[in-house]
Amino acid sequence: MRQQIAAANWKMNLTWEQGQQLLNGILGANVTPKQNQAVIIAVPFPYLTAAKEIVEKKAGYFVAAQNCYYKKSGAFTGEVSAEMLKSIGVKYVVIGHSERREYFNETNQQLADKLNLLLENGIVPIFCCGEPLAVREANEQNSYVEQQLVESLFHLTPEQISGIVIAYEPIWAIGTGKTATADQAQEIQAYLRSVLAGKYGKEVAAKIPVLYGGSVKAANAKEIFANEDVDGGLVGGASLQADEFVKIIEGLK
Ligand code: G2H
Repeated sequence: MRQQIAAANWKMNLTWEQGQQLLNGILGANVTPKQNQAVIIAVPFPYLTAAKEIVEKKAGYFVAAQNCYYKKSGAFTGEVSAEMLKSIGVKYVVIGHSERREYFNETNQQLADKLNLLLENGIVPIFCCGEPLAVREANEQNSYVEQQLVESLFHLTPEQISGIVIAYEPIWAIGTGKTATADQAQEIQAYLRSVLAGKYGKEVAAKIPVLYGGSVKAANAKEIFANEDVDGGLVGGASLQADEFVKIIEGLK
């Protein structure tokens, strides 16, 4: 079975004291991921090293960064490189979140560059994609998200793309309380897998975890994750409460 992932995305929330309490609450529940499962917690940059100490003590639990820069190194004050993240042992990095695309004008080409740098540094990218409301209302979500994949991912070799995670997050469902229905998530995620299969073949496409994100919570996680092409979730708001996130982990298949 493909890897199944419960990923938390704290975004720009919590002091380190609050973060420690949350991590201790999650780890304290002592849920052991199955062989095919991983729990990934994307924390703000300043917490990465200390959070790793707490989180990665337990098998199957990992810390992630929420972003990295698209250049290798140099005079880019305030930015963080893939190589820096590798040097402190970070294994996963979220890139292309819709908030970064919208507020920081990240382009598909910059994300392609970030992917290259992460892969060169042996870090697994969690590549986010997803359509805005107007695109969904026009029923053009499939071609919109396909374009994101083509422009950011399709330069990768089959071996490289086998080492990434994709997170489909419809923008209209992010932090809004609106969730795509389990059927909507399955439908587009099956389509994305077919796009990957068209380029890389079915065997490669079948290996790539595709997560769903957008108002996932304890009450809906299990139903969404039960779909064949949904391999877990990227969770924002509900990942800030230990009991909620623990139930989401328990909802993985
Ligand atoms: C989507 C998600 C986490 P939320 O951004 O990446 O956030 O679960 O709050 O909708």
